[in-house]
Amino acid sequence: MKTKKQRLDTFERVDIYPVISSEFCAGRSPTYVLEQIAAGGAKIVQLREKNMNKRALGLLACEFRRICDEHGMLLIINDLVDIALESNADGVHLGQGDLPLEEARKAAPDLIFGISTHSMEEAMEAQSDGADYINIGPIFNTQTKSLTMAALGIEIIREISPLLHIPFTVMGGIKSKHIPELLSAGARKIAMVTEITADKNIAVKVKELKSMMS
Ligand code: TZP
Ligand code: MG
Repeated sequence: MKTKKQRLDTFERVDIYPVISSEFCAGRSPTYVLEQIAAGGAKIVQLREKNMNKRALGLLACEFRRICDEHGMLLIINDLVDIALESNADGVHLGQGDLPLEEARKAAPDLIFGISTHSMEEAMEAQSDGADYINIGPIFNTQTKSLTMAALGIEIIREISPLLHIPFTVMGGIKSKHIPELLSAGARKIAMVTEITADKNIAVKVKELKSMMS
């Protein structure tokens, strides 16, 4: 098993952060999509399934673990600490309404914990609560998640990033054309669902995105 330090060291080197949900894989299996993402050279993946029963999700997470291990990739599970522990994942991504960080950490002290944030206040709170990384989003409008708030826009990255001493990802409606402006606003880790998982040639897409960021 990896130590938390090893996990965080790999996380530091992450550039693109693909998030897989089976409903956004254009009819292909999530394991096929992960194989393609791995072939493209991604160093991390998040498994985000909102409508799968726990048994199926546990099995899928174990399959993801096997593929991630073959490619030296980190595996992050959305929401569920129990599934992350059961599948030996590297971390958990928690939303504002999920298990509080303090409790999650007690259950899984060696895992990386990321927190979704949608404002300066939430970002500062997650950082002071001890998150290992935060996500800032939605940067742009997206159809992938039913949003209860307006898109934050790119300026929020310029406002929040100087106050962070932990890594951060950005997410929400991000397409390859946005990468240059996100980089110039200070983003270095870019999370995407459909731009990657709904693409026809995922491995090529991942390579293209990575080369835009290097
Ligand atoms: N949280 C904020 S936006 C989002 C989530 C899970 C979905 C982003 O999906 P896409 O397809 O990259 O716009
Ligand atoms: Mg969540």
